[in-house]
Amino acid sequence: MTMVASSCNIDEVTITPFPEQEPETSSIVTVYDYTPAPGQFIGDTKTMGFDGTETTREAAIAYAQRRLDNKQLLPLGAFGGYVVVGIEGGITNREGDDFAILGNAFDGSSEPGIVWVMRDENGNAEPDDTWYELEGSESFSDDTIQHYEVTYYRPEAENMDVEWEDNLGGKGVVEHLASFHNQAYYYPTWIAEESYTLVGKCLKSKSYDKSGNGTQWVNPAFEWGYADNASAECEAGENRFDIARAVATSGESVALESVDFVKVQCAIQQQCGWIGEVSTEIKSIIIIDNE
Ligand SMILES: [Ca+2]
Ligand SMILES: [Ca+2]
Ligand SMILES: [Ca+2]
Repeated sequence: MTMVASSCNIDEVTITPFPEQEPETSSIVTVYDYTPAPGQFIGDTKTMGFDGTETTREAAIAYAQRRLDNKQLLPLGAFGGYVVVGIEGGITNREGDDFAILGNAFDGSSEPGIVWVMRDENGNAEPDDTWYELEGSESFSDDTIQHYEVTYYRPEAENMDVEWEDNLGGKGVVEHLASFHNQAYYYPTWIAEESYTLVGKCLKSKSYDKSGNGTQWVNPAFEWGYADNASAECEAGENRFDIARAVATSGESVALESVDFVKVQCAIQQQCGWIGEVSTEIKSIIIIDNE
């Protein structure tokens, strides 16, 4: 807009305020929850846009909203970390693919996230209904752990690995890699509890060290159906999803006319030496309009 000024009389000066800046991207995506697992990017103020004030759940959600609004990477940390978004007006299940998720996968760097969808069945505008998995190539593989729970423990001091235990008697750590990401804690600063448990479906890691001496880790793609996954159908970092692929835990297909909420959850538990843990990252969720 313009400022209009009369030359002769100050009383006639009219100043039109600048209009509100248009948001850079679609504002139809609203973050409802952001609960990453611990990870090298969690709390990283240098490369991941945290500013150190994320000490409440609300502040963490605001951070996640800002990242997705600006199409910047939002890290989900190690296994089980997730983000839940609501889609204004919902996403209609049209013929073929309905939405896409932009990540940063490329050949040899796939960090698959499982995509879950929900309808606001009780109409309260909250994601408190039933999550359905969008089927991927590994959904019902014998190698997939259908119900995996991992409890992460807050480190006792700064610059320590984050220890975890799972529901199958396993344990491990999310390594603190100080030479790459030197924030004091990889455990989310806004989680007040001394531990927290993330639950989901776990895919068998394909990661391996091609060099044999720890210098070249490769994270191969899974065949289809995941976010942040450089599969054949992934184009320019975008993976496409069809609501018609919704399945119940039994594996039976579920017919959904539309969905209101989408959850993306890191599906791998794997440390890869100096490149750190496998961690799904996403930049945005895009509705595909086929009309
Ligand atoms: Ca569809
Ligand atoms: Ca990635
Ligand atoms: Ca609801």
